[in-house]
Amino acid sequence: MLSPTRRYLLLVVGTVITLHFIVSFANEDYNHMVSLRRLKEHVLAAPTPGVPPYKVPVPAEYRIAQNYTAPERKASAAIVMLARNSDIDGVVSSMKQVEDRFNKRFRYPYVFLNEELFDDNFKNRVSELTDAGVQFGLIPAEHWNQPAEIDERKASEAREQMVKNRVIYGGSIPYRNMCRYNSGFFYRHELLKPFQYYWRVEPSVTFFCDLEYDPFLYMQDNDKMYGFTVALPEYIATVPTLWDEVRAFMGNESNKGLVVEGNAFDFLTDNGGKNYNLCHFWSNFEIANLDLWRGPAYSAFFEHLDRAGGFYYERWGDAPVHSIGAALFARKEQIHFFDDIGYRHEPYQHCPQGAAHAKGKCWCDPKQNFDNDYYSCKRKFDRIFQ
Ligand SMILES: Nc1nc2c(ncn2[C@@H]2O[C@H](COP(=O)(O)OP(=O)(O)OP(=O)(O)O)[C@@H](O)[C@H]2O)c(=O)[nH]1
Ligand SMILES: [Mg+2]
Repeated sequence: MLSPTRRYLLLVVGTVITLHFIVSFANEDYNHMVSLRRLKEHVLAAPTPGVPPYKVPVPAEYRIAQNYTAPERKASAAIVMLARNSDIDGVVSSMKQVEDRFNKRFRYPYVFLNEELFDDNFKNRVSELTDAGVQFGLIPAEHWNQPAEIDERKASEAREQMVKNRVIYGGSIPYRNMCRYNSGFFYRHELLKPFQYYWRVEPSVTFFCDLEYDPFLYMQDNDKMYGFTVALPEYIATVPTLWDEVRAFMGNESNKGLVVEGNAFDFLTDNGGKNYNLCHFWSNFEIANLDLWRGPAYSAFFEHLDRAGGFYYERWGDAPVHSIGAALFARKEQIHFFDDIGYRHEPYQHCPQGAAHAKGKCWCDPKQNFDNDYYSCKRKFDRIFQ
């Protein structure tokens, strides 16, 4: 027969043990503090003779689970980057920021495009950075190379002249191929066919702020066609006859009805269409609806420009070509200024202001913001809504 004191002690011990098991099951932290596994890891973490202590991996228990799950509602969208194998360092720099600022939560797939095969180094380095899908596309030669209809003598004279005039990339054929490809072909690539929206990203750009909403869904739900962050004038030397071709296209009877009512034409001109004011959305950043480019209006527009040959006889950029397309074939309200995306492509940046800067936890200096620069076309964009 146990004495009352012993019985009492037994009851206390029994209660403590029962509580231990209940709390171990119910409370992960408690379990973690007292687990034998943890004790074992501490024993294992003890130095092994001849092995530098840092070689012992940090125990898993220290790691905080990154248990993001992609939201259920998603747009049909991809992040798209045109790049060469040699661009890899800039590519991973941009991509890491896209992941950290946005995509590790949203998990949109990536599509990389190149006119040459991507090498293993490129593929391995980008694939490491994301849990989302990654695809590598080869650009068909007929979408990339200077077409046979281009008079190479005339094109090479133009290049030489531009080199003399120190026009940036003025002597480059690959740069022209790239501009023409971005203007009229990327959205036809096999790998982009399943998608309706894309976010264009370039190597070596900077994203300053956390983006805590899905810009593709924003575009979709609000019927937006084209999104930008920076607008500025093009170098006139690269597009001397582009506006003539735009006017010819618009004046052609067979194109009547392609230009939409309520468009953003006045973003492009200060005198009712006589001259191009050279303003364009900087296309190194784009979030857009692929239907804009795939539709009959832009397709006819691109065909017209391509036949004129200015991608090679001059050096038409995809930025003015896309911008003119967006301004003619979308209603002005369908062009969206992504004010809350802090973004830099050398040498300009858009830095969100006021509450948006704090909301996005942006690290750019709000004073360094191209919107208010004398050279920015942002004012002309705002003007069309007045
Ligand atoms: N595959 C491939 N991609 C290219 C080529 N040239 C440019 N690109 C890509 O096309 C995009 C635009 O080229 P950039 O060289 O950045 O042109 P840019 O922005 O006008 O000029 P930078 O001030 O040099 O950035 C980038 O995504 C490049 O990686 C090329 O010859 N082949
Ligand atoms: Mg660039």
